[in-house]
Amino acid sequence: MKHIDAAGHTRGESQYVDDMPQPVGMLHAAVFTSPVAHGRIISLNLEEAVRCDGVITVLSAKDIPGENQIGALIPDELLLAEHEVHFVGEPVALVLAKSYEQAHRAVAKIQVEIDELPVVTDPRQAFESGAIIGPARTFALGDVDTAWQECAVVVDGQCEIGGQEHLYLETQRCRAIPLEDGVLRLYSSTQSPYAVQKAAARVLGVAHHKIEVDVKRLGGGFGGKEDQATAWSCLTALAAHCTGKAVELVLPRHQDMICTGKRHPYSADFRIGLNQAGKILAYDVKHYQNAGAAADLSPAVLERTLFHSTNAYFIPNVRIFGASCRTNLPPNTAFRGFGGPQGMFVIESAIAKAAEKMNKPREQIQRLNLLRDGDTFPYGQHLDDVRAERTWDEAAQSFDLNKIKQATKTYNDDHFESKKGYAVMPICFGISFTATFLNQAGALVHVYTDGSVSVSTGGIEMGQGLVTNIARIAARAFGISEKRIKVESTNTTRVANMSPSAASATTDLNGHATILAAGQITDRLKSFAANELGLTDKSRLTIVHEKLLDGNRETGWDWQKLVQTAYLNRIDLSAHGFYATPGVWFDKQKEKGNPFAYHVYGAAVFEVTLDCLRGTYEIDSAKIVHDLGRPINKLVDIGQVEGGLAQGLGWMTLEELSFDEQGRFLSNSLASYKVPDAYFMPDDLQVKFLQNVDNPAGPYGAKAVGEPPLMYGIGVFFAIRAAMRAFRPDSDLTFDAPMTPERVLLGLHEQEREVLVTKI
Ligand code: MTE
Ligand code: QUE
Ligand code: MOS
Repeated sequence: MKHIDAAGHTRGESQYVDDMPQPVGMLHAAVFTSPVAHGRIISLNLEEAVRCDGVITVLSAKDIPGENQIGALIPDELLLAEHEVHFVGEPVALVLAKSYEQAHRAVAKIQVEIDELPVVTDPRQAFESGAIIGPARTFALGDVDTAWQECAVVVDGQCEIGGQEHLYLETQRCRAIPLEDGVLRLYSSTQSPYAVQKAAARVLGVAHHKIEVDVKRLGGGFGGKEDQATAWSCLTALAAHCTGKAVELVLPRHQDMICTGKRHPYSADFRIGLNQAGKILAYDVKHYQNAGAAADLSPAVLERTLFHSTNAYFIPNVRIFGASCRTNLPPNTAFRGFGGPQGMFVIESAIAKAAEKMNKPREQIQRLNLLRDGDTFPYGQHLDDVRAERTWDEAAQSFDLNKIKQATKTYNDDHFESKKGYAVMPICFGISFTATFLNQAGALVHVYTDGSVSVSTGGIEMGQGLVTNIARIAARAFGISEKRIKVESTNTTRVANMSPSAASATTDLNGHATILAAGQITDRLKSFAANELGLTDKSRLTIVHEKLLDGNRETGWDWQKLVQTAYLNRIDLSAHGFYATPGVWFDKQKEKGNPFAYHVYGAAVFEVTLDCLRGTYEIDSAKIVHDLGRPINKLVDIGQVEGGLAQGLGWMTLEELSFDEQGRFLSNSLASYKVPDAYFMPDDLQVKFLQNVDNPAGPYGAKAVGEPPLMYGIGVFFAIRAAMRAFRPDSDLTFDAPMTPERVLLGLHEQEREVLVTKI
């Protein structure tokens, strides 16, 4: 079964927000945003903009009828700035005009006078001045302070980890349609319809039920539309509310890149201690997260950094500290991995540095310390059914790690200006929202009298294949063909109080809810049929390939007859299913609990070739053994593994966010921000799935797939580093990501640095 949208996307037939026919008289909105990163607004002059051709009105904070507040976790973010601005790109005013071009022309005429204040872009500087969001957090296991004495080797280091632009193909956008009685319908490109509904209701001062949010699909989200779609949707809602007209707001790419938050950059300090054999005895890490100017989801992202700070390893003595630091950058936000990748990068760096100091192969230390059944995470969760060693060993064996190692050595002995490097990257990623209450989902299922089925869930299709998965799950739950299933748009009037589509858990949660809804309907159908057929035991009835069977015996009834007869006998053919993940909890006072339903494991092997004179490199191969449980749809899942890997590789190598000291974003277009393309991807890319593995916690035994593969990308950083060390064994390389060709060159030619820097 292909991705349901494959043909529609390829032909350009799939509809996104601005592909829908335009209502007559629809207005176009454009946003005026702060040109400076920090300051007091002295005056805002909208007059010239109001007089521009086609302009209907210009809105500012004083036009907000309800509360000027959109902060989801902490109320610290205004929809439109009032007295102060805190980052470049903060919305200040909204122009409404008859055309998109007229709206943007008028924005250029808005004048704002700002008394500038000091700008902070560095998280450590923010931390030192006490500018942190929420409490600093510490997870601990064992006793790190005394464990150092038992260690044969102790190393310290620091990491500077870059952020990442989401670069969804479809920029932020929303269309608002006023209905009767003050109701607004919002077609929003959001991963979180309920977040939009709540925030819009708050801003307009109306009840939640006055706002309907409808989402067909997104042209990509990657976390960037989990919380950050809310502001643009609320502005559109405000505009429709104030004018009584349909309004559409579409961010141009350039503005989207400047105004929206990204993956959090982190700065970290680590100390790691090992015994002579390479067993890690102690690990101490401090994470300084660059949160940007408002909380957004930063505290939840930070929490996941702490959860994943020991990656796939068991370490008996651990202290993990993290603080969310407020700076004058756009509020950073969810991005595939949700803080996990940053936590994992630091432990992998610590292991690399220890291996180099001990003169041991890095992968020997990694393998020796992998998680096993019965181990405990620093956050208290006990482990069973661990697949860390299994995925590692399968990767090492089926991709012949020893041969790769030998071939690398031979190549490096034979070449001077070109070197190869390899690295293994294990992953372990927890599945569930760490905020326990979010682990719930609803589904509304209707069976029509012709046997066709309509499924609504709270999940969002953002390209990841949710709709394909839900269709397959629903077909399986009923025992009928996938062709009979239609998955509807996601709408807040059909499924209430939905969690964001995030944390890789969308198919898990909404798939389970769909199974529960379908189960109610098939239960009623079976009771009815048993009665009609004079059978005493309805539990013997099953629907297989659209046929009603009594044990193995055909009853002569098929799906169509079953549904039609049931309808004529007034059997309810609709149901609402509700799922809440069992067994998950977390105690923030003790920082212990059982936050995850299960973990996803895997291991990737990378080979790179480095041009040591130019600093450029090629990724020769990426070979992965990944744990999917029993996949719902292997094609969709391979797409997720390869896509996640591409995004992880980009984050670690090419994608460099550049801000100046005044907080202005310099890499604000695709001319200066480079993402991986098809040519950058390894020629030899192999993805294998663990065979014959189950997952009792997932729908039909499946494991979530969305985020974990991104973290394989971390491996390539260490493969490049290994190649660099083959050229310059004694150089003191940093753990700064991304490993751009410029960084490689400067790292390889430290002595010539001055000359190189002026040339670059
Ligand atoms: N894949 C595509 N094509 N587009 C996306 O926006 N988002 C990723 C991942 N894969 C994304 C994607 C992120 S950040 C998450 S959390 C998951 O998909 C969300 O979907 P899931 O919960 O169904 O895996
Ligand atoms: C992973 C996630 C999210 C998360 C925790 C994860 C996420 C998210 C939240 C969250 C937490 C508290 C809130 C809230 C959201 O937590 O996406 O509104 O009050 O939104 O482990 O992806
Ligand atoms: Mo994904 S970062 O949880 O939207």
